Amino acid sequence: MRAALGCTAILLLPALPASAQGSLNLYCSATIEWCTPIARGFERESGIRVVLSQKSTGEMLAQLRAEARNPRGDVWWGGTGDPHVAAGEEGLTVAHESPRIAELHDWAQAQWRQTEGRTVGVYASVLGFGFNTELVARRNLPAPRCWADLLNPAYRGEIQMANPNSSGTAYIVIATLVQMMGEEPAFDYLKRLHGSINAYPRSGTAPITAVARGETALSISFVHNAAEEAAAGFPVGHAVPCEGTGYEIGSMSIIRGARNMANAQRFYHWALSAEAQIAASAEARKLQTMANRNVPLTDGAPNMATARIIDYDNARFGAGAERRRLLARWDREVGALPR
Ligand code: S7P
Repeated sequence: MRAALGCTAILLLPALPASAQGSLNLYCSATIEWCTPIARGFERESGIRVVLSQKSTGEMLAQLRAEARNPRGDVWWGGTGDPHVAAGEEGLTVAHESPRIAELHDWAQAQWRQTEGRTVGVYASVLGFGFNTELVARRNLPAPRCWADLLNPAYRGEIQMANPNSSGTAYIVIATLVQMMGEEPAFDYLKRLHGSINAYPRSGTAPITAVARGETALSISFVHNAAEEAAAGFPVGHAVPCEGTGYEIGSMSIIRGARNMANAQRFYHWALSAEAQIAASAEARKLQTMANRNVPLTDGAPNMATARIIDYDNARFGAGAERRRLLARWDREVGALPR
C-alpha cells in the first residue's frame, strides 16, 4: 500500500504477489490510524494495490472540486457525511448499489436513499465534549455537561474546536447549533464561545488529541474519539450535551470518472461487509457505531441509542449552497473576531 499525505507518498508494505489485480486510489477522511487498516484489509482480501491519500473532510471536498475535470481518486471513504452529500449534489460522485445495503442500519441506508445512491453511511458517532480530567481538577474547573456550560467565563482560553472550513466535525458543530437553537441564537452562541477558544486546528480530531496530551482542558469532539483516548490510557472524560446534540454519518462515495471503477465497486461492496468493519475497526481500535447491523458495539463504545440526538437534517446541511453560506458567515462573524 502507498500512503499519500498531502504531497508525500510513502511505501508502507512490500510489493504484492503476482496475483495483484491492479490498483485503487483511496481518498480517506477519517484519521490515518483508521484509514490504514481499511486500505490494508482490502489489499489483503483482493490483491489490489491501494494508494491512500488522507485529508480532513472539507479539504477533501475542495480537492474533489479541483480535480473534477481530471479525477484522480476512485473511492472516498470516511469523514463526516455533509461534504459527501455536497459532492453528490455537485455531480462529483456517482450512484452505486451494493446488495449489502439491506444489511445496514437505518441511518446508513437513509443516507444512501436521500442522495439517490451517491453516498452511503459506513459508521456513525455522536458530537459532544472531551475534557482532560486531571487539568479540570487542577484548575478547579467544572466538567462540562451542557452546551450552555461552555459559555462559563471560567473556560476562557480552555476550549478547542476545529476550523469548520477544513473540518467536517466543526461544520457539524455549526449545523447542530443552528438546528437546536435557530440560526441567529446559534451565531450569537458561537461568537460568545469564540472568546473561550484557544485554537481552531484544521483536523476534527486535533482538539481531542490536545486534550489527551494536556495542551487544552476541553474540546468539542465526537465522543467516540474521547472514549478512544481514555481507552489508550489518557486522562480523558466525555459528555453528551444535556440539551441534545448532532451526530455524523461517516460516509463512502465512488468518485465520478474513477479510473479504476471495477476496483472501486469491489472496495465499496467489501467495505460494507460486517467482516471488513469488524476487522478494520478492531485493528484501528475505533469505538464508533459501524454501519453493518451485524457488527456488535465494542466494549467502551458510546451507545448512540441512549444519547439524546437531534433529527439531523442531512439534506439541508449537506447542500453545497447552504454549506458555503454558513461557512462564509462563520468566517465573517466568528472566525474574524479578535480573541
Ligand atoms: O477517526 C474517525 C473520525 O474521528 O475521523 C473523522 C474525522 O474526525 C473527521 O475529519 P474532519 O473533522 O477533520 O473533517 C470522523 O469522521 C471520524 O469519526
